Amino acid sequence: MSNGTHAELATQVERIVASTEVYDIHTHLYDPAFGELLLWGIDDLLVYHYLVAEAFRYFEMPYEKFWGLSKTQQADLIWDALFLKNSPISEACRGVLTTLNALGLDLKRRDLPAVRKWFAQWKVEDYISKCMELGRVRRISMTNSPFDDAEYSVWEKGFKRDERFTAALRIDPLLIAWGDTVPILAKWGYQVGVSLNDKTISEVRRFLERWTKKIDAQYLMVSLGPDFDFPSNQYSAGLLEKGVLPHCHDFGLPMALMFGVKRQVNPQLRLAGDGVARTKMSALENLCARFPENKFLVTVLARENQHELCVLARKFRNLHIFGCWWFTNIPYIVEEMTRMRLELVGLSVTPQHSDARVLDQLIYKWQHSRKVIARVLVDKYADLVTTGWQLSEAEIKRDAANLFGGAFERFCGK
Ligand code: FIX
Ligand code: ZN
Repeated sequence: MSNGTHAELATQVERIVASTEVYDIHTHLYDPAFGELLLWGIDDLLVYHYLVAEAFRYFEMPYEKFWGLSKTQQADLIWDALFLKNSPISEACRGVLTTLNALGLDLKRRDLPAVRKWFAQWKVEDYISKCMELGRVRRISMTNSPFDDAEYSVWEKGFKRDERFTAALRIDPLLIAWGDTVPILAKWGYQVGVSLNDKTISEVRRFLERWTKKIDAQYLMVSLGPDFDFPSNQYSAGLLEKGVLPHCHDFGLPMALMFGVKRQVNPQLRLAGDGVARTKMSALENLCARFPENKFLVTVLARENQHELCVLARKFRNLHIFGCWWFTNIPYIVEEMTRMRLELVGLSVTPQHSDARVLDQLIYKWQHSRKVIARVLVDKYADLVTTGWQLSEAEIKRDAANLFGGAFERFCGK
């Protein structure tokens, strides 16, 4: 067993990483039963909020004027500003081109109407398979909120599940807007009040139980702002402590925590208006220590928090790090974070999730991330080989399978 030259090792690792099927553990994609909630195609790719944010750096028009346009008109303006009038070098712009190229479209012509014609020939069912095949994606985790009216009605109606799509119960309104959520729960027949007394907590648990079973949730999830603290007298902390974490414990489900988003820094940008802020990691430390029997899936938005997160994962086996979330999902930082995680924590991490909001994004988000992850793995293996340690093809395949969903499934006890 020999790994040959560095170049041979690199070719071997790149081939294995490129072909290992991935479980995409956090996306905003939907089972086809949700109809138009599942976004796909060139116009949805171009009006992706990452591109809206970048395009507004060129637009002089009032924000409201842009939002008053049709999706196609918005996409035309974004294509013009970011792809024709300027070179599309940002990660989000490059992503569109990587996707179109992988689909076999001729980019030299820069012919958006022709690209639209190409997409118009597809049926969504076939296109889901196409994107999963090109992205080497074996399973997609949705983000499912009962507080989303469009989603709520589809779940209430019931439908035959597409097994490629798993569900995750997203409960941001419950934890970060409790005051506004109480009347909604009351409307649904739960006897809750603002104060977190036993009756309210047991009703919250009844709500969580109903939806966990209804959607067969694989985990529960919330994103938390920079001011979140634990323990504290915040409703989010109280609801986590008394209701959500005991529920997760009883159902054997992890709680996914996404730290460090500052919502609506610029509301006129709508979905593109969210920002980032450093997080007090002691809150996570306290949660892991206070609930040793609970499992925590964690990703953090601020680059500055990544090292502390890795150290916490060394202290708490009930903490599983996942993904380079959102503003950290650029090659420069993905490489830094992946190196740091492999060197400090080892292979018991899930280095990436796509956070895809548009189906086609599965293609570029995984192609781009696989390249970076393979590069880091080659360096780490090469360091081992210089010591005389040898790695078999099967071992490299095992490690890749772990990083692309295996470690996550093991952590979840699946
Ligand atoms: O909270 C989240 O799940 C975030 O991923 C989204 O809110 C965000 O808009 C996004 O798409 C990030 O990639
Ligand atoms: Zn997300």
